[in-house]
Amino acid sequence: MSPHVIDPSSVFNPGAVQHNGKTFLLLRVQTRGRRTFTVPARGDGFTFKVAKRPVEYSGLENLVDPDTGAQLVIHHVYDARITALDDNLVVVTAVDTDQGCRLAIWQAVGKPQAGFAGLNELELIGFTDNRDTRNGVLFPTMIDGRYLMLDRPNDRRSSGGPSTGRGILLLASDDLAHWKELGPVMTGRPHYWDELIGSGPPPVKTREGWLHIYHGVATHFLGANLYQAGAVLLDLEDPRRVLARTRDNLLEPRETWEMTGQVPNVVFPTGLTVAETDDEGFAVTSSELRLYYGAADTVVGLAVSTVAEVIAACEST
Ligand code: BMA
Repeated sequence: MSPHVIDPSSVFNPGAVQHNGKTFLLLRVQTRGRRTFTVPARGDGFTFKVAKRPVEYSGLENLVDPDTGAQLVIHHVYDARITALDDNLVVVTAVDTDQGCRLAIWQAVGKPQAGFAGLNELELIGFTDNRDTRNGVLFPTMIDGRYLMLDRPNDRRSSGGPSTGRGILLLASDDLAHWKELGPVMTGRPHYWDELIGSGPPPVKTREGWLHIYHGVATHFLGANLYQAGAVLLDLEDPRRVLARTRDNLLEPRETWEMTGQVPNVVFPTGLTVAETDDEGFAVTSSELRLYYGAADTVVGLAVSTVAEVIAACEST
């Protein structure tokens, strides 16, 4: 059994999912040694009970780098995004190794009806591949008989910050364990709010397209990286096609707790729930949309809107 988390100093970037009328989060928790834990929480969407122990990850033992054969040393597992896939909860996390960042796909082991929806024990399905990449999100349905995922390769380093990137890609898999790249989806817009980009929470199926919240980073403010959030609508059949995108951001750091903290000026969305879906699995447009995000890499924020309002903010491209 995993030990208790002693003396946490920051709680942020939560994955979120709704199940049987409850909202479940996977919180990224750091202690003073800057060690990373994932801690489940459950509640009504606004108030949460946090589990006493962190998530137990299994399958990370004895992994080797497929290119060099060297043993992979794992440092942090973080930024969990949760997707409800039929009756299973599947989680995608970033994994910092001594060879760079990888994306891992996890299966919730426990029963979904269990206290924390089975999210307190996660078993490794596999890594997407051996690229340095982050911000992986799995689509909630198969398309053309395949699982689809968005990810964002790390191909540059922001000043003083972690490796990052400016392009989101689409990947496909038959079994969640082996992935191949299908092609680019979107890139950052130099000089504006979303110069560098990465996926936020998993996309939501709407009749207008896949509604996807992403983060954008403005890097042109002398040493300060401003993390914001906007939205994009992707084609339902071929999510490589961008149908519409917000010109401006929809959320930016304005509150004191978004502007100050471990990393200043950060809103980083990672969890999203929609109250109602119709019989065919499309989000009801009048439905409330709740966006859970990390603020200043220190606390968790919640922004509320409706599906219709976010779709309306996207402009045709
Ligand atoms: C990104 C990721 C996130 C982090 C954000 C802001 O590159 O590393 O985990 O919250 O930067 O620091």
